[in-house]
Amino acid sequence: MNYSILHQVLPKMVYANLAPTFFIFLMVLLIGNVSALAGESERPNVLFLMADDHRADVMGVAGDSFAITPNLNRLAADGVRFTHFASQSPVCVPSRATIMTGMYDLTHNVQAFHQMNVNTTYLAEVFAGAGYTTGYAGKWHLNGTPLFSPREETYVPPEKRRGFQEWDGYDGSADHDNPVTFIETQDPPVMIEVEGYDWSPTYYTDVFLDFAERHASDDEPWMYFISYAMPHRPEEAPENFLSMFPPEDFDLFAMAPELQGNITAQEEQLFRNILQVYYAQVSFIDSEIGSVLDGLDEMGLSEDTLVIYFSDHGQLLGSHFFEVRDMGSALGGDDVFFRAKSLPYAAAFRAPMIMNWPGVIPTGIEVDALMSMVDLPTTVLDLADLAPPKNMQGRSMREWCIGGVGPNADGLYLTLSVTDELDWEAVWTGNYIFSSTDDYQILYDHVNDPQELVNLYEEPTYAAVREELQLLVDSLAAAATTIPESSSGGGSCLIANVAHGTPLVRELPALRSFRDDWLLNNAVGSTISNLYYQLSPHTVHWISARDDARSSARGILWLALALGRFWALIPVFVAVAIWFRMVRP
Ligand SMILES: [Ca+2]
Repeated sequence: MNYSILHQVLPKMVYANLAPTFFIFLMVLLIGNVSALAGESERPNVLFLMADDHRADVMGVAGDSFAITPNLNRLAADGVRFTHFASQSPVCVPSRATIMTGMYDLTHNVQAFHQMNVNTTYLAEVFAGAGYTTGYAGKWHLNGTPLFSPREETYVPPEKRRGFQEWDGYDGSADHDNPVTFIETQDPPVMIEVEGYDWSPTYYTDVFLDFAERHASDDEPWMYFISYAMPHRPEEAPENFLSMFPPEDFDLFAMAPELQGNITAQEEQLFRNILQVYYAQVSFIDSEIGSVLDGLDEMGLSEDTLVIYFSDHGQLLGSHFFEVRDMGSALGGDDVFFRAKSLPYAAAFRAPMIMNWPGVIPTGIEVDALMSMVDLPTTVLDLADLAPPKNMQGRSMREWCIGGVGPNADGLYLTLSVTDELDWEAVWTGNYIFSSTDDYQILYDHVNDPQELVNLYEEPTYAAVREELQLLVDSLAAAATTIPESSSGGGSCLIANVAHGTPLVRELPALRSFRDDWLLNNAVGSTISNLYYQLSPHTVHWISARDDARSSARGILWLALALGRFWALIPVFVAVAIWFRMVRP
């Protein structure tokens, strides 16, 4: 063999093959990328549509022949509706904190008008971390803005948005007919009235549609959360929706039989007017949902988008009216008695839950398995094929959504610990609602008495049922108040509980020791609480930027502060001051 010929030929062969080899290499890369893109595109866009105080049964699809909700009916007919969905704690702030953290009320302990400062992994952070573009529009109500604050003070700074990247939200309650937004390019941000919109819901629908349009051809999916502030007070709705519901048409005493013969003509008129506004607001939100769905259709996004419609909780609308009125100031002024929530009654804790994702969620499924707000983040993350973080305590109801058989529960643990007058825990089994706390000894049979007119708590024949339900409450509470395993959440949950210092109907085990101690509900407790909030903008800022070890060290400091005696406070305050000087950016 002539090696010199081979020596000359071999490089030529290599060069000759170089181009096709490079071509094949490019093709392999391309195919790899295409399949990776195809894999990514299987993850849906996720759209949360949350109403405010929409109770479960005021929808055509839920059997209310008076409600006009064609778009919600369509959404349900094309997807899955959970008929036994409950807010874990039926008032705005704790319920919203549960959506964002996937944690029980007693674990995150973000009560009414608290700031959500739990150091944990939030829902939108999971989506953002997985490459989703995230956005939020509307009412937030998790930044601790006091009730009736001027709207200028409802600005939510970026570090408090918990994973939401694009933002057109505000804290606190809404002026439905006066939409505002904040110009963030100015420092400090300036609030302006939105031009061209008469109503906030319409504005937030368009904010979302603009977002969807801008991101329609992105490679990565998006997650968006519209938080409509209706059918909440104030008593405002567009005229064309009000005119659909003449006040005199409502069968008031069928809705709230207790009222018959027990209220004045003036009160009756007030209630009829409130019902008119409530139903008009529901229909208004329904029409906004219609605009959202039509917009998704027009952009060709419907097939790729998981849509979730729900409400933070319901509203009593006359149910248990006299009890509510007796509670008086605990719930607000006279005008809110008819629109109350916060209580362990079905009208307050039950809410709509509809999910729709063409091609994945089959059409027209109704699921009567018990589902709690705690289960919502876990379920949605599972549908989007994302692992829930360890702090999330709920179950995934994914199997139910895709037409299979998913988990059920013997009961759902419901609780609230807003004030001394408003702290309770209850269990809802679907058949019964039961509570045996200081202020609420109730047992209602929802099968035979869905309007909760006959309290069976004292009935001797129900002793065994009561006993069984109390055992269920205890076991569910034990699970609900177990601090979730988390890289950084646990210590901070304790801190949130300590700092808020609210009466806890059932303390976290680690806090039990000072439940009866001097710390909570006294001057020292509120001083600590105030100090915590003075410092919290900084703490939140640096926690998010630093590692878990420092966060845990801070947790230990705060716990020491909380558990210490008075003499121990002074060195701890000094240590905290030094600590913040050292670590603040
Ligand atoms: Ca609400």
